[in-house]
Amino acid sequence: MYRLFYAEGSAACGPRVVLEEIGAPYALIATEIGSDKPRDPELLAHNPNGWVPVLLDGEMAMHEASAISIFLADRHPESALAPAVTDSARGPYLQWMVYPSNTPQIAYQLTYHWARYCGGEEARASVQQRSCERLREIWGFIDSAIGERPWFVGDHFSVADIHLHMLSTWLSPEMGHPDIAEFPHAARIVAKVAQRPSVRLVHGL
Ligand SMILES: N[C@@H](CCC(=O)N[C@@H](CS)C(=O)NCC(=O)O)C(=O)O
Repeated sequence: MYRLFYAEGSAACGPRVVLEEIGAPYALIATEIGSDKPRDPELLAHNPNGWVPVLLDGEMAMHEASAISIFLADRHPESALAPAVTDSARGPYLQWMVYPSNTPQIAYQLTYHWARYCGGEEARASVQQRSCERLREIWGFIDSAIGERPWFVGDHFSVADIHLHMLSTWLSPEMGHPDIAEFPHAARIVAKVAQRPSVRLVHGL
């Protein structure tokens, strides 16, 4: 059985949706991720960064949400959640799976984990303002890339759509982030993904 270190609303939601889509048995390990809270020693043993998700499968442990979702989709090809390695759509699929964790995720961190990125409280407002500006630029870039495509990658629903939806759940207009409605192509896909029973369950919709 898969085990997933998990916190509500976190980057572990994408991999959990993938587990639901696959229908594989799994167990969640509820994990405290507040910045002032101590970390579960078992989590730290597998990921000294102290963040979720971490996936366990027997002796195997891995972190990084995108890598976990790619791994699960490849492990369960019958679920048709990813283009096969022989499919030319595999290239863009990998691109759109990797990009969120190296670009938008960092822009979100400037809002939610600003203290990691600047020396003190006096820089907070400026860092968080850049976070909002970067998120608007990045979502604009993603939106243009999607254009009229039915899904994030080509013509088929994939794990990339699940992760696009997860990224959208971290947009907080109250914090000065743009609203997903500013990005109609992305918003259209996010709305479709939000109809799936797996997503409704995991995100409490
Ligand atoms: N690059 C990692 C980032 C994961 C991440 O930022 N997780 C957050 C929750 S969304 C977390 O556990 N934060 C606690 C911390 O950073 O200390 C991934 O994609 O899995």
